Amino acid sequence: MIQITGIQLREIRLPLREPFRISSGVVSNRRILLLELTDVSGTRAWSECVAGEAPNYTAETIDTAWTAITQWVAPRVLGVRFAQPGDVHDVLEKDFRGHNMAKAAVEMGIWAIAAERDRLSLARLIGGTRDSIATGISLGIERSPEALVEKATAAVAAGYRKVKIKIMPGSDVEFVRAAREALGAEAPLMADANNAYSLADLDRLVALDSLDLMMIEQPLAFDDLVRHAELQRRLETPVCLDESITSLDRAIDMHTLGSGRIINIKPGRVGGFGPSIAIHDFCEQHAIPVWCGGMFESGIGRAYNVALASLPNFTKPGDLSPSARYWERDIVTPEWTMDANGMVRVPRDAPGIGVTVDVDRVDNLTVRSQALAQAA
Ligand code: OSB
Ligand code: MG
Repeated sequence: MIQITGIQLREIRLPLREPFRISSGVVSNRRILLLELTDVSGTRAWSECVAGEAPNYTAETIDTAWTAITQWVAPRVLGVRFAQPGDVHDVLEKDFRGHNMAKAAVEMGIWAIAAERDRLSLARLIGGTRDSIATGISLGIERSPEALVEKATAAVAAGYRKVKIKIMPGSDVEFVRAAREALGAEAPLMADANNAYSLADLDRLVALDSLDLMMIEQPLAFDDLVRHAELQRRLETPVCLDESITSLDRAIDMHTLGSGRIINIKPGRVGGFGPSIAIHDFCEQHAIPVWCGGMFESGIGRAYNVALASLPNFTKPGDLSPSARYWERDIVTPEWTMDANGMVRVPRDAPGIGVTVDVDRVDNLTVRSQALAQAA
């Protein structure tokens, strides 16, 4: 039985070491929403809401998530008894549309509370089997193909097992081809368009098809499945969906319609661990590979992604770069690291999220906070 008695929200500011450009916007100073949950037994756990600064990825932002958590999510869980964390998602979905990242932050925190209480790692709690995860890097849109080649070459030398290149019309075929030529035929390359194309751009997408990419991620609109199915019929390269997969039903629809052949699972985007595990299981049954995406999380959000990616059907490298790639200093100890073979270790034997939050540092970085408690 789990009963949450308090949720503390905080916003911290954490500057990225370098600005990151995707087709739909640029981010340089992250505003990160952290939660600390407390349960009736006194168990505590930290979680992270991955909503960004602007509504350019999904409709959510840190500000909408703050409102959603305080007004609608927290009141549905505070003081309520849950037999297990897998029961939380349904309660948050009933007559409550959208706000998946806000819901996920609370739902995932409850999984961590259960793990802490049972002195089990999150990875073991959910049935994860891997002790390390192959890591990919996500490279932003660069000024020139040469600048991209420099970054991609360094990434492969550092051991990364997958290099994802952000693309948009005008920064696409020439850039990806330069990387392919510099890194060779065997290099594990992929592209991510974050919705920058339409079917009118078919020629450009077909040109990418000849560059032997592992996959092309979310080329078309954020909520589309029908046009992606049309596109997938014209491409040999697997389409991987990110933004379009917001629930188990959308994953099933992708399979039914043929809109893609791979899914990037981000637990925040689908509403938490419950739906992430359900999508993982459906994909496993239908031979659809999945991998874990990233949202420039701090080391807290990263802990959840690493645990999730330890499930057996996470067979492609995840966007799980080490802390030092994003931050001068992370807010957890130990920081997340990657070995020379591009593997990140799963803390399978540490209870809860497996890293310790540097609370003094979080206090120093906090720009606003709000404490919510179960009604007396
Ligand atoms: O599309 O996968 C994406 C970051 C923010 C929003 C969307 C995306 C991304 C990334 C970053 O690709 C991956 C990472 O955290 O390293
Ligand atoms: Mg993506």
